[in-house]
Amino acid sequence: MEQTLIILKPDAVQRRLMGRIIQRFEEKGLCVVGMKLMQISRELAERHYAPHKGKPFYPGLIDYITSGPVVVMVLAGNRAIDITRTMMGKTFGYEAAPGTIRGDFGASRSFNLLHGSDAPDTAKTEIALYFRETELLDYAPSDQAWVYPRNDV
Ligand code: IDP
Ligand code: MG
Repeated sequence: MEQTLIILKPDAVQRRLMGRIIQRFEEKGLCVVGMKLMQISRELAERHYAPHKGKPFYPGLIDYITSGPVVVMVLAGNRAIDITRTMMGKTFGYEAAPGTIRGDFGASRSFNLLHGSDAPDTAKTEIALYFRETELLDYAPSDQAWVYPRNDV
């Protein structure tokens, strides 16, 4: 099963949208294999967003992601990265399609509710920033066989 890192950013927590966003991922059939509420330090934020260092929005991005509690979680499922990126919608809320999380709940450029890994290698690196291996649980929800048929070609 593919794994991906999702962060419900400070605006999602402050706007009491945690439950509704997590519910969408659960309803889709993805499995939560790790989850915690935490406040990201500047040092951790700088490591996470190192690829964006030097861009005009970088200082604001570090301020934003460290400004309050976030929920970090690892979701598992076949094609979890593509599925979650599609469900998140485009980066800016005003461009994201209705029906996506950002499209339904966001209107801004920088406050866009959640982070999701964008490729298998970034998912691996990002998961390791937030979770020890022992914090990720290996289990299969009882409906798994009804979400993913055995011969899903
Ligand atoms: P993504 O979150 O959709 O993958 P990225 O391009 O990786 O988008 O950007 C990381 C984060 O940086 C975005 O989620 C958003 O919070 C912030 N960001 C990106 N571009 C801008 C911008 O032009 N203005 C303000 N914030 C931005
Ligand atoms: Mg990104």
